[in-house]
Amino acid sequence: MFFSLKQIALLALFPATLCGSPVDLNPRLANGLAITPPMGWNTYNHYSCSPNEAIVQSNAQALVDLGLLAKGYNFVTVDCGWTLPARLANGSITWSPTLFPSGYFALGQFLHARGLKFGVYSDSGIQMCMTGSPTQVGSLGHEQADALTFASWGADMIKFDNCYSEASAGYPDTDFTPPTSPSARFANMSAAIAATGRPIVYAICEWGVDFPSAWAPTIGNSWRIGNDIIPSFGTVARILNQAISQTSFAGPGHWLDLDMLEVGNNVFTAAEEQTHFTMWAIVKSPLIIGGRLSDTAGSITSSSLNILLNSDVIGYNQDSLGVAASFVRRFTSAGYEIWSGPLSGSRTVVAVINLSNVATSLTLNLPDVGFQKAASVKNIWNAATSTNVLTSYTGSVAAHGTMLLELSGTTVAGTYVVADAVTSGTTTTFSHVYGATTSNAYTCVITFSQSSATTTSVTVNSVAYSLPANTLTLSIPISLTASNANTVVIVSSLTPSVLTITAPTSTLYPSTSFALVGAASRTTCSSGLCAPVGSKVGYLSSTGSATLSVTAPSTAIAGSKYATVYFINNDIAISTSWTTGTNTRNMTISVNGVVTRIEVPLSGKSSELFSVGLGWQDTGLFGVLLPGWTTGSNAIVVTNTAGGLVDYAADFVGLSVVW
Ligand SMILES: *[C@@H]1O[C@H](CO)[C@@H](O)[C@H](O)[C@H]1NC(C)=O
Ligand SMILES: *[C@@H]1O[C@H](CO)[C@@H](O)[C@H](O)[C@H]1NC(C)=O
Ligand SMILES: *[C@@H]1O[C@H](CO)[C@@H](O)[C@H](O)[C@H]1NC(C)=O
Ligand SMILES: CC(=O)N[C@H]1CO[C@H](CO)[C@@H](O)[C@@H]1O
Repeated sequence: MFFSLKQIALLALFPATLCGSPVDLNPRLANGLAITPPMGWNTYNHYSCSPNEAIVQSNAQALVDLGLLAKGYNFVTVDCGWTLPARLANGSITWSPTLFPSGYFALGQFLHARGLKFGVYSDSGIQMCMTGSPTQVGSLGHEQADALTFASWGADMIKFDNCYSEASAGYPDTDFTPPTSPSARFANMSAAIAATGRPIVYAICEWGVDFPSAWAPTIGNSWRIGNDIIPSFGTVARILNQAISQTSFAGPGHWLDLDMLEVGNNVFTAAEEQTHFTMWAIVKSPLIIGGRLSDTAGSITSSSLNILLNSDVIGYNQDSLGVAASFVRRFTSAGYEIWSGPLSGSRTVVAVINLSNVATSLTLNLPDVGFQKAASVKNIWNAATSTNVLTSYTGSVAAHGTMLLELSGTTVAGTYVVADAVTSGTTTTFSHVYGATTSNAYTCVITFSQSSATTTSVTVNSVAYSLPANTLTLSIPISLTASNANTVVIVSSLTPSVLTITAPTSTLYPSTSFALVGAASRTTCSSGLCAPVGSKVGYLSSTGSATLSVTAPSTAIAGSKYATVYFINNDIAISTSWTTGTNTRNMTISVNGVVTRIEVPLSGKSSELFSVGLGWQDTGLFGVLLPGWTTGSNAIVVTNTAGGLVDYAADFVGLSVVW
């Protein structure tokens, strides 16, 4: 089932954060399995396509012995390399007797005897993913027979790959831009699994070709969103930049698969392993260990093991709400970003990732994730808990590390209670007051604990107001800078009990009002796309830009303004995912000559395959604080002066500014 383009555009237009609101993909596969993300171990990341019985048995035993099974890691999947070039004479697929002398039925028994579950790997093509010799026969055209065979061996999961599958191209190893969607081949295996009558988790692995989030939940329990993870830390950001536009598609029984974990493979630092594990966990990816746990050559380090065993992080992954954390905000030049998501028990998980190379301290402003204060903030990797945290939280983070926080007892952003203020005589001082933007147009509602029979004088930050008789609330404009440390000082004979501060509204400057310079060009989009403008500006680079002179509202003040960039980036790293691919594009936005670079993720929820070009018409939103605004006239230039991997900026749809 596919979304209409209009639905897709609306997702981009009305995001919960940057990405879409929850999506109703009906009917979703309802096999009752994977109600929380699958956890387990798989041979591939450490042993590539060279598994054997001894390897699988020793690692499976280690899941039990190291306490991993007790934490929920119960699937053991033998990836590519287990079968033979040909089927048996009767047409059945079979194991390599050299590699698995006891056979696959016995392997299933070995696993089941230990309380583990058996994952069998196959492929939707004529061969399984494995280059060189021997080749490995695939399941294309044999889905029903193979599903029955796997079920007869006791399979509890089928991981189904996508190699050697594109007939029109002569079945090459990989085809990342096939003329037909993989969906029908994967649907055939889904039906074949259902026909076995055995409960088998179906893990779809077609590398994100044809945007499987739009159809995979109807046929499978998880689906890979992109190309393989590689043993280089940049892969983590690359995969997350692909996940951003589709986290809302996850839910109980249906999960975005960010690929198997590299934790324990001695390719990342401890801080990098924490970041990788944290993000996979909170985005609700299956947690499939890809490191060696134990074999004759060695065992996993205790540092990596302890990361995999962290009960809090596992708890976020397995949380009963089943809502994937989503991207909130990226501070591109500072090199960090925020993700958050709801947990059961009215808790919230927040990850602040330092993607840069140096240890530092990071500050989370709670309003960025919707809160003003939290009764408790538990810092998981620093093993520290703080109470009554007002407005912001600061912690130390290693290079490439993540500050992982669990918030509970939260209060909605914009509300400040007198218990957290300082009162002296008739003066009440609220500090830690947050402003997302520098503006004198915030609205502040002061609620007093009692009213007076007569008019009362109230002074707020040195401006005098009158509270009418018998009135409990005073609503006034207030000025705040973009900061978490504004102060509101109230002087009155009446005691204020609560302040509620709301931000000013924003003004959208559509790209249609910008002038084009040099190579920049405007494209009119299909109906409902490039929302909310209907067209976009592309070819923004050192030789092309879009410019606009913006007149500030007459009452506005100078300073940094919070802005939302409406952008489009469908530059999906598939073949470049093995090397430099990031799934990002830069944009530079200059305000009166003050330049801010943003690096934006993929925005698209469309398919290049079935709506050619329309993935490039799917808007995403990116929030950023832009310095440099003055009163009067402001010169805006949108372009890409940053250089780097890609010359072109993301395409530009519009800019909305909170004055
Ligand atoms: C094919 O032969 C194998 C080996 O004898 C057997 O285990 C399997 O059940 C047979 N398949 C069918 C479909 O009869
Ligand atoms: C799916 O299975 C049906 C029935 O076996 C077959 O006719 C069809 O070609 C298969 N589709 C694909 C894409 O393999
Ligand atoms: C974005 O700009 C930074 C800084 O110049 C650069 O390192 C990075 O490679 C750029 N990203 C892309 C996708 O071009
Ligand atoms: C948020 C933050 O402080 N990030 C830091 C990550 O490390 C880089 C060093 O490369 C610092 O510059 C950033 O400040």
